[in-house]
Amino acid sequence: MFTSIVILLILFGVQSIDCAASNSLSDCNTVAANFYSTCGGVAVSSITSSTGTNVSCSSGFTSSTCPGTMYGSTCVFQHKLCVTCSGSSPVRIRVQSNGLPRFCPNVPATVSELNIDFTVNFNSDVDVNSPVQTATSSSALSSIVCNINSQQTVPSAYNYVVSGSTQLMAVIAGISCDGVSILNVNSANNVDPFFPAGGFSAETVDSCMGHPNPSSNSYHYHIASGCALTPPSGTIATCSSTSSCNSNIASYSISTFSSYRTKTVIGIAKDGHIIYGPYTTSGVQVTSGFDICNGMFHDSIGNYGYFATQTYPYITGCFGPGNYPTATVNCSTNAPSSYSKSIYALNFTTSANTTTTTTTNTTTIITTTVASGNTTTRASNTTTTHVSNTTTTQASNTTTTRASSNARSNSRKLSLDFMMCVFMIAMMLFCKRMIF
Ligand SMILES: *[C@@H]1O[C@H](CO)[C@@H](O)[C@H](O)[C@H]1NC(C)=O
Ligand SMILES: *[C@@H]1O[C@H](CO)[C@@H](O)[C@H](O)[C@H]1NC(C)=O
Ligand SMILES: *[C@@H]1O[C@H](CO)[C@@H](O)[C@H](O)[C@H]1NC(C)=O
Ligand SMILES: *[C@@H]1O[C@H](CO)[C@@H](O)[C@H](O)[C@H]1NC(C)=O
Ligand SMILES: *[C@@H]1O[C@H](CO)[C@@H](O)[C@H](O)[C@H]1NC(C)=O
Ligand SMILES: *[C@@H]1O[C@H](CO)[C@@H](O)[C@H](O)[C@H]1NC(C)=O
Ligand SMILES: *[C@@H]1O[C@H](CO)[C@@H](O)[C@H](O)[C@H]1NC(C)=O
Ligand SMILES: *[C@@H]1O[C@H](CO)[C@@H](O)[C@H](O)[C@H]1NC(C)=O
Ligand SMILES: CC(=O)N[C@H]1CO[C@H](CO)[C@@H](O)[C@@H]1O
Repeated sequence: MFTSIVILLILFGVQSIDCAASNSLSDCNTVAANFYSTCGGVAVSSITSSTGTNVSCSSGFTSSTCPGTMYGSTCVFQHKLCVTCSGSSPVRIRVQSNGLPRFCPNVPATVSELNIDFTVNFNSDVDVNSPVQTATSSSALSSIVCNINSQQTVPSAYNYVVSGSTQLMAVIAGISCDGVSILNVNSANNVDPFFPAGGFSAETVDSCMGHPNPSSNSYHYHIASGCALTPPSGTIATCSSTSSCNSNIASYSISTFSSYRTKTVIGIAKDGHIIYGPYTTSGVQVTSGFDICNGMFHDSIGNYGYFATQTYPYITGCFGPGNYPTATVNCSTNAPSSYSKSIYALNFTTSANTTTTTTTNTTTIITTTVASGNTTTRASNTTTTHVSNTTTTQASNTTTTRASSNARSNSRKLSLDFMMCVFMIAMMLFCKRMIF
């Protein structure tokens, strides 16, 4: 019977590898192609000394606020971005950016060129049953999500390496496809910058929903901006003088993606997971199905990414996967009322007991219980399966039946594998009988 358990494990293993995320070199290159790179697909030795594309702003900048060169009253700066992929098992993605957009920000303050350069494993496999971030109480949840420093570190398994300046990277959550940094969602007061709780005032941004950071002069986003995909030309307004932005920046953010009502790459998080716009492949706005980090399992093969939402934390609040508590954060008046698993996350959840009973006329009954909480860990090169209780009895019958209770998790696949397994055991036992 050890043989049959081994076969079971092998079959479970084979099926779990089918569920790995899309993290091949070609998958990575496909994602990298969504970035407005200026390097021709080859990583550069220094992004700041590379040649980018000119952005010419005829008003709004002075010689002290222009991140490039002033020609009369015109500020000319360069957008420099290079997103490249390399390696295999794991594939690595390198993000090099000077942080400058493809449009002219409306800035009351100095904007500087940055030196962002990091490399991380691309779209690592993750498991809904093993969240990276878990919080059950409001205070635990708030200390993770309402925390500008919570994305300072990336899970070590992803081998995140910084080659550019490290200082600013501490509060960067990811990079937008236009090279602009996506800062951790929180203001310096550890509250929602747009809908702050605790009596703090909202921060001001321009109509592309960006603003410079007073300490590093980095122009950055905290919320998804359609300007990353379609840069406006000329001088842009402030958010407060744009009525739809001023009345509700969160719904305005979503409205800027009206031409992208499908799953659209808008950036990459520092943990190597993809950031998508506010819509799913079927054109439905994401308003549920995400965890405390704003991450979602969004397809049947287990890909996990962050989605732009109309609710805090808007893009990403931590490096997930996170859990789905009933608690809410204390730092935003625009937090979701609940977190919930996507249909795909539900399918990957091993919360159920699967009981399978098979009777064949080879006189074997196998009952396998995969216990609650014990699961298949998916990783590109590793498969671990815990089968906690395996019992075997014998009987003599000529029918094959299958009963499964609470088998939400991959029951169809499991049962197919199981049938194959039983068939193989049957053959083995049959051969044994023939030989001995
Ligand atoms: C970009 O602007 C610089 C001046 O700042 C100019 O010398 C250069 O020719 C411009 N490049 C392009 C491609 O227009
Ligand atoms: C939210 O809760 C955290 C953790 O308990 C606390 O440190 C923080 O001050 C609270 N923030 C607000 C705005 O109440
Ligand atoms: C799974 O089995 C355990 C012990 O056999 C039981 O306590 C638990 O309620 C079962 N879970 C479900 C979802 O049926
Ligand atoms: C799952 O398996 C692990 C390791 O084998 C064990 O520590 C844990 O208690 C098990 N959980 C359940 C719910 O059986
Ligand atoms: C998975 O592969 C990577 C790179 O090949 C290796 O560093 C890592 O140790 C492997 N993990 C396991 C658990 O074998
Ligand atoms: C085989 O099992 C089925 C279902 O449990 C039962 O109805 C049938 O009578 C059994 N047949 C024999 C020969 O034991
Ligand atoms: C095995 O089962 C099949 C149909 O279920 C039956 O036709 C066959 O006679 C059985 N063989 C034995 C050895 O019982
Ligand atoms: C979830 O699993 C069930 C059973 O395997 C399958 O019928 C269903 O299509 C799956 N749903 C999704 C969204 O993958
Ligand atoms: C999850 C489960 O059913 N665990 C059981 C496995 O078998 C041992 C010993 O029979 C029980 O104590 C566990 O409850």
